[in-house]
Amino acid sequence: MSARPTLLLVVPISWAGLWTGPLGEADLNIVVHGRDTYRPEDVDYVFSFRPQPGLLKTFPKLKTIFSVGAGVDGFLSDPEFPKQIPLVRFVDPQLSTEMAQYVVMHTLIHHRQQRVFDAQQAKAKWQQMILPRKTADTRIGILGLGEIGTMAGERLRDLAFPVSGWSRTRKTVPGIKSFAGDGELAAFLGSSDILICLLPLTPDTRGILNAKTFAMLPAGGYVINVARGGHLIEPDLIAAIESGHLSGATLDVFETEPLPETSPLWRNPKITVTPHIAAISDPRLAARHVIDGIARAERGERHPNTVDMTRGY
Ligand code: NDP
Ligand code: OXD
Repeated sequence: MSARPTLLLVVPISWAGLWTGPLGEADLNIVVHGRDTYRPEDVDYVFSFRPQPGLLKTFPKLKTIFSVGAGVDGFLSDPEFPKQIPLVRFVDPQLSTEMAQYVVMHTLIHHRQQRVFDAQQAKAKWQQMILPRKTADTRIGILGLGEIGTMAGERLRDLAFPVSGWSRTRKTVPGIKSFAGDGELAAFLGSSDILICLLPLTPDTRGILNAKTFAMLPAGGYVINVARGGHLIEPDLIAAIESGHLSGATLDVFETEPLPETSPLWRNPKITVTPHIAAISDPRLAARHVIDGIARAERGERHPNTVDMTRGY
């Protein structure tokens, strides 16, 4: 048996090369689930995003699980997930920066009414807006003021939007108003003209974007969901847009991915759909994160990005 730690990649086989290349720089025995032969009892570490349910409990000597992404719902949805094994999520400034870019871009496309001008251009029509929207009157509300929500909020604040955030615990971020806990959700929603979801998907946050919460948004509210499809009740969104209460939405994530061709979300003119690309973990940075994480684990250190199993994120 090799003295080198064995790292098992549970990823789509056709993509495995993205990570095996940069991971090859480390002194690890790297195996790819479904491609290579290995013995479950030799697996020390796993790197994955959405492993098949029941798989992770079959490795008796597993020391740490590393997530390819920031969100770990793809692990914790496994009813047999071995909760005693540390699960380390990917927290990376480049990932947060790209997420913030996506959020800023779609906020501005909506705020600056770019879709109106796209439609005008398609008809070679020159028509200036008489009364453009005022930035100071467009209040941004961010559900989840964590790593990504905070950076997105700071970028929008720097563009002069009034920004609020909602989290479990109260935050002190200059220029961002903090709402905390279920008791302050209604007040937060009531002051969010553009609502941006950057929560982790947990039993507490599943379905949080629903008819009841939409009704609490100001008339004409706009929703950007960039967290997980499970946060959104899709028929409730369509109903709120069709009733005229909401002005539209941008969605990067869906309950079913890929989004089925038959989904009405594709064809709703007030909804912008992107295929879960708001930010994609850079394989080189992710590989470095795993190599560093294995070194920490081998030294017996707890990784700072270890998921708190009681909170679920
Ligand atoms: P963090 O864990 O850093 O932040 C989560 C935030 O949500 C925290 O502020 C936390 O509050 C808050 N929160 C969690 N549960 C509740 C609750 N029940 N009530 C109120 N607030 C709550 O996560 P990240 O910022 O790193 O990532 C956010 C999500 O973004 C990921 O989980 C993932 O789903 C998604 N994502 C999507 C990508 C894409 O391409 N579309 C790419 C990367 C991430 P507190 O601070 O008080 O604990
Ligand atoms: C993530 C994602 O969670 O890509 O990192 O969705």
